[in-house]
Amino acid sequence: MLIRKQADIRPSEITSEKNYLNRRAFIRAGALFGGSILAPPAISAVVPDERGARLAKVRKSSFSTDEAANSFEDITTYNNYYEFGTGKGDPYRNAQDFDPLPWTIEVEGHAEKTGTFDLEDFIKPFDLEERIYRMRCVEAWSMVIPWVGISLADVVKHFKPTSKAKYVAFETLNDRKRMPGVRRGSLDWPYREGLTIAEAVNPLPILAVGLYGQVLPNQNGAPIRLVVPWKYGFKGIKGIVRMRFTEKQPETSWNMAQPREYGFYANVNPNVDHPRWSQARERRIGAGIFASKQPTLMFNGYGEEVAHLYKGLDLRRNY
Ligand SMILES: Nc1nc2c(c(=O)[nH]1)N[C@H]1C(S)=C(S)[C@@H](COP(=O)(O)O)O[C@H]1N2
Ligand SMILES: [Mo]
Repeated sequence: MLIRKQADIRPSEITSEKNYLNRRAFIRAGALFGGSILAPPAISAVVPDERGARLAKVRKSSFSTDEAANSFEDITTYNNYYEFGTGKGDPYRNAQDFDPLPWTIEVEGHAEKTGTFDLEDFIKPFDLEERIYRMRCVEAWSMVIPWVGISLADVVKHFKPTSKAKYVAFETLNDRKRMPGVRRGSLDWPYREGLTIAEAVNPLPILAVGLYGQVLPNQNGAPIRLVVPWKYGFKGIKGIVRMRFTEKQPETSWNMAQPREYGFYANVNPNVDHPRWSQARERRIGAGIFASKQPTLMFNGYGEEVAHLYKGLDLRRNY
């Protein structure tokens, strides 16, 4: 039986009336020609292969802030994603044609479980949660973003890092053909980032697959990106294809590019200025041109959850 039953059709596919009508026509054609052209579809996907599709079974998280979230438009048109250009509007403009799926993630290094996983298989063991987080870029602007994702702590524990693993390193897709910014040498590709294991198993970080309840837009790092709300935005590596458990502190892209300006830790810290500007205050995107800047909070306001991770570390030297 090669013609799909209603139950075989993913909910995400049902949302698009145009596709639905096309499929009806296709099924009719298939029936006409003996039904042999339709491949059996995938069963209901956690991350649907359709732009803007709603994510199912998302539960709310007590870690969310009650500050007002930025608009979908702010969040999806003012971005940093150098693989798609260095201007704030470039990722929105240049990532439209990017087709993230199918996607695989390589898990390697000092862990009991390693291997290559299709995104669906990677995500499936974990619960989807909405986490509304304050985000702070090192460029002194901020947003509040309703992410949907899975707990990084759960992911790390699932792969069972060995006692040798002290860090977890991440890498972004490095594809000259699909990412126009990669063809220009603005950074040393692939984009890479890392956390200590202690940071990675803190309850706050997530691997996001969505925002505002829907599939993550390309410019925000589809299909999967890191979100670490107490660190400057550049830690939040997008389009992740590799996760490696390491003994040594991994290289990170902005530290490689400008070691005097960007360290490994990248904790939001109003008391340590960037060499070229102050970090004491921030501009909330969307607040309007007459809004005054607001003070930046230590650890972006998440100190209660994370300050203990840095006890005894000189935060002026380990910036
Ligand atoms: N692969 C990759 N990830 C990246 C970047 C990038 O250039 N490439 N920019 C970082 C920076 S500087 C910021 S502030 C955040 C912005 O994420 P957002 O636009 O989705 O809010 O993505 C981070 N992740
Ligand atoms: Mo940033």
